[in-house]
Order: sequence, then structure tokens, then C-alpha cells
Amino acid sequence: MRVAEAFQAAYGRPADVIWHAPGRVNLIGEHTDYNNGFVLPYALPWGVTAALSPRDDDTVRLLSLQTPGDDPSGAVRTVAGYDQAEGWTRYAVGVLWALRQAGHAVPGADIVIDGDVPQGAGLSSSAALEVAVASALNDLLSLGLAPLDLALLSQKAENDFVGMPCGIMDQAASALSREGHALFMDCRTLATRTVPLDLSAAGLELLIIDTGAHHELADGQYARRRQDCENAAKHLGVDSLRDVTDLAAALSRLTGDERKRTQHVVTENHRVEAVVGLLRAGVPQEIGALLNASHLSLRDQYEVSCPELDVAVESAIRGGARGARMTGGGFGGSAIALVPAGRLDSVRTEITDAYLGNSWAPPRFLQAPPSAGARRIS
Ligand code: GAF
Repeated sequence: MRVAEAFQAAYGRPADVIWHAPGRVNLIGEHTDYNNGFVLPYALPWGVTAALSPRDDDTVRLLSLQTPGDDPSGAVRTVAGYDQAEGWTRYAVGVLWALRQAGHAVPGADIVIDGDVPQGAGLSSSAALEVAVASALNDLLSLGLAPLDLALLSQKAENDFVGMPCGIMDQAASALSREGHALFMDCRTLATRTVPLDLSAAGLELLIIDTGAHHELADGQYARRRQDCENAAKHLGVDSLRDVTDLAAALSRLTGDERKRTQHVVTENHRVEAVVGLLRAGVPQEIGALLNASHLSLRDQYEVSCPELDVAVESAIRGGARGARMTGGGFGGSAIALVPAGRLDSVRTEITDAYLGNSWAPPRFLQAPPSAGARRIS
């Protein structure tokens, strides 16, 4: 295995543990996780593999096989104190930091990372990296933490060490998913249920459209949306927007952005529950209208879409998709389309033509079956 060989070459000894954790795509339930709502992601067949051995001192050495250059062993980063971590290494070092914060004795470590989540596509390569490192350390140090604990720990690393105020969805999908299933999560109770997802049995395919777009505003906008929701909940006197039971009454008490964000979050939670019901009833072909409604709500009420995502969604539907929406945080990244298998070519062509018509680089198309969550490789 490439990561094991690289570990031996870089550090002159074998890795003690090797774990793999996947990226995710979200079927529906967007910007609901940090509002204590519902999400329905599934794990991708692509992810991050982390090989790891402990050290006698506190130093952390890290090597990514995605670092460009001929001699990867020359790219080992040495982090003598956690606060020295920079760039991608913060996601791994943040996990060690979070474990220490939780009271565990954490030694230094030698780490090699190998990843194949499409970069910049909004498919959660950072959560995959965190969960892979957390799972490897849990195993190595015999901490006995459950997958949900590892997801929470990884979220803490991202929130408090990296500084991105994300919810729990991406880390939970990476830690807890099951092959052939989507993962329904109630982000208030943290209870999860797996939902069988066999689209091909219904003659359908889920097409992931990597727009290639990344709008720089994204990071600050995510925190602002979260703040809008917290402000709205405060105005309404509820803990979180999940607790809004009478949407009409709530909307009549809010104005501007708070009103729009609330409308999105409350209706999106209903859509997630409806999609789960339809999937459990064995009629996945019926979820298309809910995907479309989710997109319009994210575009108009939550205001996290962008022209590249809108064009991908609109042209997918023109090409014959039963439904389509942006997926993930927004402002670029990927859209998904639910496509009858016989219409895949026409959907791809319609989208590509629309991109070329806008003088944008053609998007990348991906197809991925629902895959397993984090697992030990060796
Ligand atoms: C990003 C975040 F990391 C998730 O927690 C979630 O909020 C998502 O955006 C939007 O649904 O992926």
C-alpha cells in the first residue's frame, strides 16, 4: 500500500495503524446541522487514509502524498508545538489538540496522509482528514471512543483549532456511514438512522457536478449565516431554529435576513423528513421535487448559491434530471442531480453546453455509490 511504503520511506519504520475515512455528499438537509436540525448525507468511495505511529516526544511530523514534487519525503512538516501548525496540517494537529483538551494523554506522532477526495469540490476532504486521524489515534492509544465521539472531537478540532464554525454533518457522515445507505441524523439528539439508498434499483443515478467554482467570500459568509440563525432564534425566544413549530407565526415576527434564513431552515427540515419517508417507502424517483425546492430555498432564502451552481441545477433539469440542488456549504463546490440512467448523457451534455455558453470551464462529473464510514486498513 502506497501510504505504508511512504511512511517507511519518510520515517524509517513502519506505521503502527492505518485508517481510512471518507468524504461525503449531502442528499438534502443543508445548513440545518448547526440549527439542531436534520441532515441526510452519505459517504463517498473517496477519502483520506492516515498512517500513524506515536513518538517518544511531543513533536508531530506530517507528510501529505498530495504535496507536489518528486521527493515526497522531502516535504515532511515538523510541528514542535501545536500552535506552529499551518495550512492543511491544522486539521490533523487540531485533532491531537482536541484529544488533549478532552483530558487524554497524547504523545507526539509521525503521520502520513494520502487522499483522493476531489479537491475543492465541497465534498468534505477536511472532515475526512480529521476523522481518519481521530480514528487512528483512538485505535493506537486504545481510547475506546465511539464513532460519534470521534465525529464530535473532529468537529471541535475544526471549530476551535482551525476556526471554521461548521456543524456536525460532515464529520458524522465520515465516521458513521454505512455502505449502501444514507445517514439520517437528528443534530439535536445526535441520534442517527441509516436509510437504504439503492438508486440504481429504481433506474436512477446520482450525478455529482463539481462546478470548479470557489468564491472567496465563502468562509465569512458561513459564519454570517450561522449568526443570522442564532439572532433569529433569540428573537423568537427558542434555543435553535429547530424549535420553531409555527412557521407562519415565526415569520410574522421576523424581518430581513433573519426571516429568510428561518424560512429556509424550517422548510428544509421538513424536506429532509419527507425525503427519508419516500426513500423508506422505496420510491426514490419521487424525491426530485424536494431537491428542487431545497435548491430554490438555498438560492433565494439562504443566499448561499452562485451562478455556477444555479446553471448546473437548471441545465440538469432541462437535460432530464428528476431533481437537482447545490450540495454542501455553497458559494461554489458541487451540485447533485437525480438522473434516470438513460438520461445521463443528455444531462451531462446540457450542463457542459451551458457552461461553455457562459465561457466557464466545463464542470467535472462524478458518480459515487453510498460507501462505508471510517475503517481500519491495517
Ligand atoms: C459545510 C459544514 F461543514 C457543514 O457542517 C454544513 O453546515 C454544511 O456546510 C451546510 O449544510 O459542509
